[in-house]
Amino acid sequence: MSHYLKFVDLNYKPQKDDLICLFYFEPAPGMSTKEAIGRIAAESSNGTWSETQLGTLPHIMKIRARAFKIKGNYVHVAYPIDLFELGSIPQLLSSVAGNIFGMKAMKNLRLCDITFPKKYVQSFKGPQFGIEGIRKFMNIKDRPLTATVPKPKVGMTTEEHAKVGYEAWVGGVDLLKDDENLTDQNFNKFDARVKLCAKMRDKAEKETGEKKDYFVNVTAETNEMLRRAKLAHDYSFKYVMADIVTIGFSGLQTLRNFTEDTKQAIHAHRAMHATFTRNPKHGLSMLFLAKLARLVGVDNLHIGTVIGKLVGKKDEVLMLEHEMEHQLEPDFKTKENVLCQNWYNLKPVLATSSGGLHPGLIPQIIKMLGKDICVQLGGGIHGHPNGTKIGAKALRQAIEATIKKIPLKEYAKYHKELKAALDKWGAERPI
Ligand code: CAP
Ligand code: MG
Repeated sequence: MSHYLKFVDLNYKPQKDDLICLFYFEPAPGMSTKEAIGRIAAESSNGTWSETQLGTLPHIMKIRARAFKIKGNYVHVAYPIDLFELGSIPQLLSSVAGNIFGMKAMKNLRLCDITFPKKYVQSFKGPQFGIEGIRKFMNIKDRPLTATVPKPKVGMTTEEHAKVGYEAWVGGVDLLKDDENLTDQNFNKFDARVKLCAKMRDKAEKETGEKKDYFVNVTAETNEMLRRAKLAHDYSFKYVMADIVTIGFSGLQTLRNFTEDTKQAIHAHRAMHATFTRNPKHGLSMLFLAKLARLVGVDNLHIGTVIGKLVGKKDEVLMLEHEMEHQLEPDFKTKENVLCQNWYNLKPVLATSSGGLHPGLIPQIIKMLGKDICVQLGGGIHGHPNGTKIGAKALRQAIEATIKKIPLKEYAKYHKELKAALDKWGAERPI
């Protein structure tokens, strides 16, 4: 009998402290299901291709992972918590998202979902503010938060960037956002951008009477990232933004530890996620990535739009919104295979919907995702026929109309800024 079968136990009842992973798997030709799932459990816990002298010792066998439930091409694997270092996402990823994805025994393998026991969840900080806390410091009671990325995404000088930011803020946008690939380029140095945008923010707050803030992108080598976060804090910005996949989870955990002291919120951009989340048969799900982000403690996370320019099926986006802002109840209806996670009072994450949005799409976004969201419009504001300030105004008008349950076309009769946006884009879904 192949020693891998020691990692298969269909009678195993997961222990209270086990982590459980749900994998989609396709064995390589000639590989039996049991041999395949035995390899998944073995290679992601404490087995390897050959038996070993110490491998059968009771304390080694005790913490091995077990594949314990098979449903078609889906397998549940239970991992005793002693396999993991509490509080470390890098170590978790090296286990359940590591070598197994390169095994020749697998034609395809996808980590669809994971559920963490209380002891593991409580070894992380989680979000610092939660939706309530964000609404409180932004002084926005019950409408979606609005954000915009100055476009063109990279290339503007600091002065051009800050001017676009000012126009957007006075037009009605709450939050300016750096694009994911804008950090500290020669034409728009990070420090200069923070200083000038702080001046523009003060001016815009005075003129509008509204709180304005900035997802300033601190993405960089970790020590430099902390220096940048500190500078943003020195200029009274409440948020920082980080590209959480490209800085890595070690960087994100360091940034989260830092923001605990500076009381800064983290806006998580997920650039690069589609390299491993897009293929429905191989890689890691966005739900898995989102759960890691909530554990570590981002305050906002991009989850997609369903109707915008980037991929993300409705089931997935709805599930992400639910998992980030609440938790998945056992009866959450979705075609995706998911596990239910109890977050043990870890604060929720504010879902951010962005990518190809414009005022004409706001009613559908709010209908799908509710009002506890942040909507980001880049081209959908700066592409407005009358420019950024009017584009921002049109966005606020679209939100007002939706909350008042007035059809946009009706509202546009008395709001020329919204009318101009509808004349240009209607309810077009950009691709
Ligand atoms: C949107 C955006 C965001 C995407 C990221 C962009 O700009 O700034 O990075 O939304 O995708 O660069 O495309 P537009 P996601 O508003 O002009 O489309 O939110 O799915 O992670
Ligand atoms: Mg972007």
